[in-house]
Amino acid sequence: MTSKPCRYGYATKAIHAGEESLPRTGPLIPPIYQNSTFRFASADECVIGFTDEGSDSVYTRWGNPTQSVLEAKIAALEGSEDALATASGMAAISTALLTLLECGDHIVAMDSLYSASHNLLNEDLSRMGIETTFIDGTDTNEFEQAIRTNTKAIYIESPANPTLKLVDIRACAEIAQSHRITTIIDNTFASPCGQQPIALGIDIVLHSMTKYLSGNGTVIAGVIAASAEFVERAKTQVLRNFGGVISPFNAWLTFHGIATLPLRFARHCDNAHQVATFLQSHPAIEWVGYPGLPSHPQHQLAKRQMQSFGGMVAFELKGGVEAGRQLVNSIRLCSLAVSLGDVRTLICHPASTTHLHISAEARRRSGITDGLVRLSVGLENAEDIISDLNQALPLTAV
Ligand code: LCS
Repeated sequence: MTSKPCRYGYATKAIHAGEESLPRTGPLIPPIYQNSTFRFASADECVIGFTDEGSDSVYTRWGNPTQSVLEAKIAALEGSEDALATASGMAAISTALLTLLECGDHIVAMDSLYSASHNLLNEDLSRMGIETTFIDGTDTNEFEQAIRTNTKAIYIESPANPTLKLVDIRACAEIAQSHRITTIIDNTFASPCGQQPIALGIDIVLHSMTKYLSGNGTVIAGVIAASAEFVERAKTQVLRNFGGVISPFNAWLTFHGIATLPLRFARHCDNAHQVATFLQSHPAIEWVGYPGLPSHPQHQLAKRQMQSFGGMVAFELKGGVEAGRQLVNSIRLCSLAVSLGDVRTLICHPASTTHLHISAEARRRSGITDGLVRLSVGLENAEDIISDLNQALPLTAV
């Protein structure tokens, strides 16, 4: 569903956008269409169903009215012409890339990416004849240097998972435009509240809606926000045939999650700032990465391109793998869990858990050092999160 320009403020849009097409009389909350197929009264009606106008009321793999209201809300929040909801963040990423790329194409990507996105580019797309050059990306000149005659796209995460590195989004978009290359950003860490990349010149914005957008740890979902033309191609040429569609129930839960996103995100940011400031002063910690801290090497860039700095904090423990293991074994309030953007504070130490069986060298290449800990700061009282970390961290440097 294509979005119309909306004059309201952000919190108002988060609550009301997407509902413009609903009747004024009837249920206050858009109903959930928990059905796989739709019936028609006549052959002529059925024909209309197979046009653009009626395509969310034919068969749920083609679309569904619950999905449409969610997509219109996302488009309003990202400032894109249209949006396409998907079954997961990875379904959004793979759908966007498969819409854009074909055998023989080349892509330039950051090396600090969510691990499955890195694997998709490095293993699956490379198997299909699509080659990726990975670069650090913090120096924008690297993008220019990596571009070849067959480069079709630049793919970035900013802030990146798990390092919280940033890319100068506007500069990257300008380089891409001068080479007629499409830019794609995974905006999951910032959420549309923290950063709106389309206004900075990016073509395609992706989210794992599993995280801040749904917000309650109840959903796996993703979304592509882009031009109406790209969304139409992604939907009709890839999503319908590859089948990674969102379920109506997950679309409905996400729609409700977004209504509180501005409130939740403000609290995530505020709590994360307090937690990062505490961690920075702790003797067991080597460095803290939070774009909102003046000590973040790209803090000035963060202030230029982000409205707020998010709830994700990375830090390096002085004691390496063993110190990380002890920390995650000692927390009481925080939860040892992957994922992020939940109301609960989640902690993860990749070197002793998710990345235990990956060589230290391969870990280091993707920015995962031995003592790296990632915190998704939740909505509890900041002093309680700090007090839990304080009791779990060693008293002095290891
Ligand atoms: N993009 C980013 C930046 C992510 O962090 C994730 C998942 C995805 C895409 C994929 O989204 P999904 O398909 O799971 O909805 N990140 C995870 C993480 O850091 N730990 O567990 C999952």
